[in-house]
Amino acid sequence: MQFKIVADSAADLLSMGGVDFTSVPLTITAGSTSYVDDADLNIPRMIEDLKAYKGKSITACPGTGMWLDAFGDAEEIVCVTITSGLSGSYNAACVAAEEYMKAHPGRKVWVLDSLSAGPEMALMVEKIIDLHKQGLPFEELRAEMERYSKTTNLTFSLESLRNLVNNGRVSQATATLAGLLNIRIVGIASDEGTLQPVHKCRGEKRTYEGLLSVMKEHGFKGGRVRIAHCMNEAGAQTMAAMVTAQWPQADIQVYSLRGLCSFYAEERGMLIGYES
Ligand code: X90
Repeated sequence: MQFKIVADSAADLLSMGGVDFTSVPLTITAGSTSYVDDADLNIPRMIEDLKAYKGKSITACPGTGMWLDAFGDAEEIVCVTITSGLSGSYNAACVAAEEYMKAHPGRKVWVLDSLSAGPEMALMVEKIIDLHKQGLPFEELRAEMERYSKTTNLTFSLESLRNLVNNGRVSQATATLAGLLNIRIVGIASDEGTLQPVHKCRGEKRTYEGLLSVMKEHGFKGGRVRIAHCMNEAGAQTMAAMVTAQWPQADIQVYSLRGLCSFYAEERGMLIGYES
């Protein structure tokens, strides 16, 4: 029984130990240059290029064909996608799943809509691996993941909403009315899988305190925390130390965002996935 996990690159994961895992890249395009969000992407370089580029930059989700290629020849496949509230990735994966099951009767593909991005997706992938290693049959794993995915959360700080507004992922009206366009914000993934601003933040310290207060408010009790940042290792380590100070037993990992999340979070941006 060949089991496989496939996630789009909004999960910021390139490989996972001890399991068959494939990342399906989204793409960032600025003018005539395209950045495929795979292992070869040089993120600091992309961020530098984008700073210098004054035209419109856009992103695109993987098409059905890319999901199908990633399925390979596996018999049981679980996909995790970026929120269907902001991207077509979930839809493309669902179409691929239907086609794959039609072409290979008896095989199973389940697509989990994370209703989130980045490290919350990573928590889901980690949990799928745990459950698979425990030997859970496919249907039970699916039921358990439906439950688990309701217990994970995402909070983040973004340097601005510029790329989200320019790409139509957050409405211009919302951003301008709230005066959020050119200021760092702390926000959360809403239950519907859309971006919900929570605070405007000036200064690093206020930002980290804002993130911490969101975690507290949303019931973090010291489980897994995944902190992913765009070229902000020092800030992410400060954040990790603040979490440890409050919850010494927390299981924390810090790592870099890949291309898609870096594009939207911008330099210094930070995404935190946590259990509650
Ligand atoms: O299909 C596409 O082109 C991808 C569009 C993605 C748009 C949103 C990406 C967000 C990345 C920023 C903060 C997290 C917000 C999550 C809210 C659910 C990360």
